[in-house]
Amino acid sequence: MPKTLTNLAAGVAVATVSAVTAQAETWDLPMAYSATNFHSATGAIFAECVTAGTGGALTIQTHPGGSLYAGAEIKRAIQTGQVNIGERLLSGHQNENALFGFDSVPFLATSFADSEKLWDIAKGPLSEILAEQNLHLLYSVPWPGQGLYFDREVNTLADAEGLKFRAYNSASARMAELAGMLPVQIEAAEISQAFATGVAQGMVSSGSTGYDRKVWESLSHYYGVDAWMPRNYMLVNLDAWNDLDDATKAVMNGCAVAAEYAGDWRSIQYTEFTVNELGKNGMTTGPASEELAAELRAIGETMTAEWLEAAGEEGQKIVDAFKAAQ
Ligand code: PCA
Repeated sequence: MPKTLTNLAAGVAVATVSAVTAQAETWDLPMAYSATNFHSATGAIFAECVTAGTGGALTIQTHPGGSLYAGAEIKRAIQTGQVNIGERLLSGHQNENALFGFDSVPFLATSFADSEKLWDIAKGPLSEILAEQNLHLLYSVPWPGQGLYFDREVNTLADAEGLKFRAYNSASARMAELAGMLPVQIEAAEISQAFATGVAQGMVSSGSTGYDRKVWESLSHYYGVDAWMPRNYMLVNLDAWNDLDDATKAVMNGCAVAAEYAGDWRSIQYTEFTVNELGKNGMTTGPASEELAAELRAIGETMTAEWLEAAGEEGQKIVDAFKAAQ
């Protein structure tokens, strides 16, 4: 994780000066995932860092678990200034711009090192698109690799045919369709109930979300697949950002660098811990069978071709640069 913390020191040093003159403000920060989730924990530390760094001139109040806005509504709420800041999974908005799904292209970046490499390449183009949508990007943290959850043993896709499969973005929904399952979009905050009532019978997600939502109460199998590593993004309304004084911006930037660094670490640490916890709570965990893995790779190729078609030249450039950096 080659990140620098020098901005943080600079930011905090400048901030103490400005805090006295700035007008005290509170920004509400909606987050879709539960308070105990590592992204939400990182967001909470970020909020405390900004609040402390500005001497309370800018207080950031977090609202985890979709309590202020559900995940799907958070981006629009920030863009339109209903809130000034929020955290959201951008691949959930791939229908607006295919590039938002760069982090959910199957089997492109499946390790933390590759996820970071891909992010370094995609960050510039993505920030430009966000700016056109009145959004300013502060930091981004990946989820652990995505595996398959089911309420039964699945050795080939035939075993999963017709199952209701919980989706959280276009890639997870498309994977379900191509695998012969029925995608249902459900926020993470609602999945425990969805699995308990049979509204969904499987999903693609990380060990982390399965652990957070105690899915062992309804599901029995987790297959490590490392399909992709989607990211959450801390976003600020661009007008609100532009209205901040330089010292406050410096604090925010410094806290963002620290948050991204800490969030990356949490994600790495959480990977093994959470999959172990699934096992301890009675789920069967392990790699997918060779046959299932091959079926998923074929689906991945179709999805990659579809994404490249939708993302055009910009998408191809990102993939080419990523492959050249391997
Ligand atoms: N958890 C989130 C997105 C990716 C992940 O691992 C979810 O299931 O909603």
